[in-house]
This record gives sequence, C-alpha cells and structure tokens, in this order.
Amino acid sequence: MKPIALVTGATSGIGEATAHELAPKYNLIICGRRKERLEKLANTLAKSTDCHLLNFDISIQQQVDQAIDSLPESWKNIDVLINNAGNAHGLSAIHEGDIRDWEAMIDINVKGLLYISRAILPGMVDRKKGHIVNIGSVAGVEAYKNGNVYNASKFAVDAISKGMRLDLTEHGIKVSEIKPGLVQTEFSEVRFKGDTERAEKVYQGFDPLQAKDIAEIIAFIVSRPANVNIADLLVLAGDQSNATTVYRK
Ligand code: 8X3
Repeated sequence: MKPIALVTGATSGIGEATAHELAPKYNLIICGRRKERLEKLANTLAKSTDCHLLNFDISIQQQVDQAIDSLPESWKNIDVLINNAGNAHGLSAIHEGDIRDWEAMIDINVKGLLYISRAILPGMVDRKKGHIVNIGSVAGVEAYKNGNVYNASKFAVDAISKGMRLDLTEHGIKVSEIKPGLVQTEFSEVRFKGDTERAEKVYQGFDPLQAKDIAEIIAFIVSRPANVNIADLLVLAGDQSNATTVYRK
C-alpha cells in the first residue's frame, strides 16, 4: 500500500501542483474550500492514485477537527502533511490596513496551519513516523514595505516550523519548511482582490517560479531517506535576489 499524504489548499497553485507530483507515490487526501475544484482534481488524480476529498475551511477549528475525524479508518494514518493553505490579503501600509484582511491572514496562514497540525500530529507521534512540510515564504525571511501582517504570518510559519522540529524530532517526525519567492499563481490576484491587471504586473518582465517548480522540490524533500531532512529551504526565481529585488528586462 502507498503511504498517505494530506495536502491543504489543494484547489489551486502550489497545493494542486503538489498533489499531482505526489500522486504516483502517495495516496492523497486533498483539502480545500472550493468543492467543485476539489472534485475536478480528484477526478484527474484518480487515474494515478487513490484519492480522498475533504471539503472544509481551515480557518475554522471545528471544521478542521470534524474533517479529520471523518476520515475512514484506512485513511487515518497520514504519513505526510503538506501545510500549504495560505493567502495574502491586501498590500497596505500598517495604518491603512483592513483589519478583516489581517484576520483572514492570521486565521488561515497561522491558526489554520496550527489547527490541522494539532489534529494530525498525535497520530504521527503514536506511530513514531511522519513528515510535515510547511510552506513559508521569502516574506517570512524579510519584511517588505506594506507587507506587515502577511510578513508576520509567514514569520510565524517560520517560528512554528522551528518549534515543531524541536518538539517532534525525538518522535521520529521530520519537519521541513520551504520558503518560495515569486511564484506565478492566483496569489497576487487574491492579494489584490481580483485586480488582474495589477496582479499580472507582479510577474512581468522576468521569468517567475511556477507552482510545479515548488511542487517538484516538495516531492524531492519527502522522498529523502530517513537520515536526511531538508529542514529549511529558500527558493527564489532565477531573476530574483531577495523579497523585493527582481531583475526585470
Ligand atoms: C509570496 C512571496 O514575495 O509575494 O509568499 O511575498 S511574496
């Protein structure tokens, strides 16, 4: 039997690409809020693996617990958890930020990651086996202008990853964090609330990372032998020097 991987935020971007990358070697639990997209992905994945679908909002603890509790016995022993769900909402100076945007980022990127980890980790500890891959960001390495609360949420993912590693290594569980730079996904469209023109500009004049680039690295990370843990990885676009410096032609 194949091991089981659970991917949050599987309905688009890095999460969806990761589900595709992992499908040959893992049975997949795909999670997300957008049911139609989950079903479409499950249909595609069904060609290469067994797939179980969990439709819930990761920012609501009760929904997270119910979803994990609802797993049939044969899906309960999760080997790999990909904590990918996360978004940016808005890009405003701290004195002008929309508090609802702040709450959404903290609720999804920080609290959601904690809720699902808390629900899954005791099983991994019992089985003395597991691998968690947290999707951080270059935004969790350095703050940038108007990034404030998004930066804070990704700095939190970095701190949680380091803390998880300290607490879980002795239980045979690996914790990896991957910190992507500019990846061309729906990320900027969500950040700019559907303003596609503004979103497109973010990726213009250079060759940005694609979701598949990150997904391939995640597949590599989880395929390392027991004596290797790629603990902390910053991945920038080839034309990118740091969070704010991009060489645009
Ligand atoms: C996404 C990368 O640079 O847009 O986490 O903040 S960035």
